[in-house]
Amino acid sequence: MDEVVAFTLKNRLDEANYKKLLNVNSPTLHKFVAKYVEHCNPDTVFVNDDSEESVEYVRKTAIEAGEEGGLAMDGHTYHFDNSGDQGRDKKNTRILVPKGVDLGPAIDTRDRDEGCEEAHQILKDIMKGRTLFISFFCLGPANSPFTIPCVQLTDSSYVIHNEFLLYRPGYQEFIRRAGGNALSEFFRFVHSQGEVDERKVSKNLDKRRIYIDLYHDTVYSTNTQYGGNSIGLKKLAMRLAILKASTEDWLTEHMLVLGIRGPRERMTYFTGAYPSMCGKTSTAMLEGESIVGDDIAYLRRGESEVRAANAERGMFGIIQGVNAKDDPLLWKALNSSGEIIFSNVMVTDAGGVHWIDKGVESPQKGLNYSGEWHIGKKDTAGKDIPPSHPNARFTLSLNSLGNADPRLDDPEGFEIGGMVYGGRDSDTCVPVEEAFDWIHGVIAKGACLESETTAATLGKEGIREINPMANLDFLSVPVGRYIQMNIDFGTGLKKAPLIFSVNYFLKDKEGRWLNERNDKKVWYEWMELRVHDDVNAIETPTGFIPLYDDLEILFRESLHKDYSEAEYNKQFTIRIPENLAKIERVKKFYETQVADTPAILFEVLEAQKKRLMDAKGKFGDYIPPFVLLK
Ligand code: OXD
Ligand code: MN
Repeated sequence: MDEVVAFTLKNRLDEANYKKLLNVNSPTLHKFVAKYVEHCNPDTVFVNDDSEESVEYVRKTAIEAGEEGGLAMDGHTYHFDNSGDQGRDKKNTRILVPKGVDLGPAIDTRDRDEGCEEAHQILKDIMKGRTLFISFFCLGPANSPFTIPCVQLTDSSYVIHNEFLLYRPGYQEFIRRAGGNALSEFFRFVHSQGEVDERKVSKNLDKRRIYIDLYHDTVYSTNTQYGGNSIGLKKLAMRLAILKASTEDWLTEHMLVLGIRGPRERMTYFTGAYPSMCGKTSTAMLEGESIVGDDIAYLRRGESEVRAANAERGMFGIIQGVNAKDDPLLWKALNSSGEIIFSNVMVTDAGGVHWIDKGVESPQKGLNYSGEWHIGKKDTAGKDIPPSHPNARFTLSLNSLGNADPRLDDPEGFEIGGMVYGGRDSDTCVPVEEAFDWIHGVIAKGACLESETTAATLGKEGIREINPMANLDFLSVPVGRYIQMNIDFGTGLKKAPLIFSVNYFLKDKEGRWLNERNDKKVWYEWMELRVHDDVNAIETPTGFIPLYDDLEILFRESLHKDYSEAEYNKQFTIRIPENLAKIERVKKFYETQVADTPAILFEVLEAQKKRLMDAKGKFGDYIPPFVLLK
């Protein structure tokens, strides 16, 4: 080991922690740790070796430091963020790139030298008086082609506690990998919550920065606690993984992975990309099916098929709207003892938790992110403060769910039969539709995904935005190149997955929802049948839609629901003017926001436009499905 590094580490770490660090044979790691121990200047350093004592120490510290509070149910804790720190901060999240690198207008970048300098200025001595926690994790299952080793440095035990639930432990993986040839490739995260106020929430939000030093596999996150900004392995690692995937010929996607049961015990796995707060978690939690992941998937090519693994092993899910009737599995988990961290919910006097649309009456008062809360409490602008934040969350490990797939950690991943894209779209796309082929799917379903903004990010809600593959917020390669990567990925594969779109948010002209929340189970079961060519479909200008008779059976058998032809006709009417308008919006996005759009994208859109215009000429603006039955 370099002498200066050894000197720093020996001086700063006590013997036990020094030994734990040295067990990993990686001069790169030692140098990195020494640099940030010196720079952030914590009073003590704790190295997590994934032993039960270490894990318990972190849990205990989270409570003692006031980052979390205990609840009545065994294993449950809560955490609050500053009211201005309750969503991903897109404005202050930047990808740092060297001069000459241009990721295009749709991706926010900053000059690397300037960004690094600013991050390091903010980080200087930021951990004085605190403990620095060092913890190792794996993205993807351990010991597999999917594995990416990661190290998290943070002064927040809450961040590490979340990561315990969300990621596979990595200390042994680091030791194993470092074995003979010193390990130098891993993702690095440096986080500090910064100064906190008397409620233990980050207070210097003007110095909140999330800077991704892309070509150095390092992320700096400062003066924030909200998980989407602070949990390094989640959306911060995703930018690094997207670049890594692009150079190694695989994909990192904002996708759930889910097994759907078909006839005769058949299990078919799907990936599903949805923007935040658009039904991804509730889809992954469909009753009777098998969850592999609800947020981030790594996709690799097998010999003839696509294989997917969950980068994570837990859930940082949105709690608003979770209720006993619609989410029985989640409800059970959230109401059972076991390790769960609730963030930005309301804590009741009895030590329970409450949230918006829980389906039970709200208590009159409690504790929430605004302090002591009571019904009718107003913010400084005179607006009612809700009992919980719309982006309030829960963190739990998938293993605590009854529906977790038994092969969750399989190093080989899962063969994928179908890939699904869904957005928050009130007026254009039908509830479920299959693309004509791989390229049509990548472009017309993935690259054209459009959705209304939600509370998962700071800023105005309800604005319609193009969001390629639901992944735009996390892209670290130019959008056009990313679309091309997706096209290339499945091209030539013998068993390329079918591609579908879903839309859970369709409304009629009067603004009424056209579907119920659990209808998505039927859409997935129909897709499962399509993957195996078990049912026919109707060809429309935008893709293949289900036949009424097949849906009627699925609704009856799966949801015990009568499904009328009138409902079907409303839901599956092809809306020509809306589809044409969408094509224009998508074209404009790719013409103005993307510098390197592949020509094939415009060709696919033109062909779709032509089909829509032809159908309009023959059948008018709104075409009910039976008209297209051949
Ligand atoms: C998330 C998000 O937290 O996408 O998963 O915001
Ligand atoms: Mn997400």
